[in-house]
Amino acid sequence: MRPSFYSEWKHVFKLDPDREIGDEALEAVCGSGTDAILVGGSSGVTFDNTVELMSRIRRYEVPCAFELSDPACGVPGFDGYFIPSVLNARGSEWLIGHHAAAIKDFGHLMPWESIVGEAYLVLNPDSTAARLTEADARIGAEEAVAYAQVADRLWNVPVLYVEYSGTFGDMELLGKIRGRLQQAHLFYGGGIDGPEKAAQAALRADTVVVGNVIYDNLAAALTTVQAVNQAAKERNYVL
Ligand code: 1GP
Repeated sequence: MRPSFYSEWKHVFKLDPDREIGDEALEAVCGSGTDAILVGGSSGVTFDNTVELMSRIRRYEVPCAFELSDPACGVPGFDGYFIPSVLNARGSEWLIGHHAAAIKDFGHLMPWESIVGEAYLVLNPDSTAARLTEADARIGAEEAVAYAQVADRLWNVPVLYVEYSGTFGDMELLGKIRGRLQQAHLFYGGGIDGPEKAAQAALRADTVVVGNVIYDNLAAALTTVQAVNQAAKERNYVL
């Protein structure tokens, strides 16, 4: 059976082990009513800074998952693990190559019952993730929908993550993708800086991920929790 620890998440805060967050801010984030804390980052993530952040988050009751993209950072003790693949990466390494190499070496140690594959569609060409994976982020809407359908219908991925990290995305496109998904759980992340954008994303995605604004404007970040929950209720009512 597939792990489903994420299936009820509507709102998630993403914390980067490579960025500083003070105790008070962390307490506010963990006690905000968010459904989970997702630990991950595109650069500078190490075993040590991941352990440190996880142990601080563990003081609170909120569920905590990790996006594991480097086997050297395989920290045990999270409630769940996402293994990202980038659908629109130009080479195959970030789609499947690194994954196969890691499983060859560490597959026997992996807690498969709490691991979920996460198919990323990276759509902000200026993001670190796009640069690192050399993602073809300038694809048009039809192509983006087609990538999403490959992941959803042909590969049956558990999670599709529409990633605009650093900029607010095209909500019309997100809605189109939503409308074409058959089974994948839809994550959206990128550029949410307050309640309005959070609500727009939550009308379309199953789970809204809020990152940067935690570090830039904590008060605004905290308002996104209620906005997402409210919009998610409207979405359920409409659908
Ligand atoms: C990043 O999708 C998340 O991986 C959130 O994006 O940091 O732009 O909020 P932001």
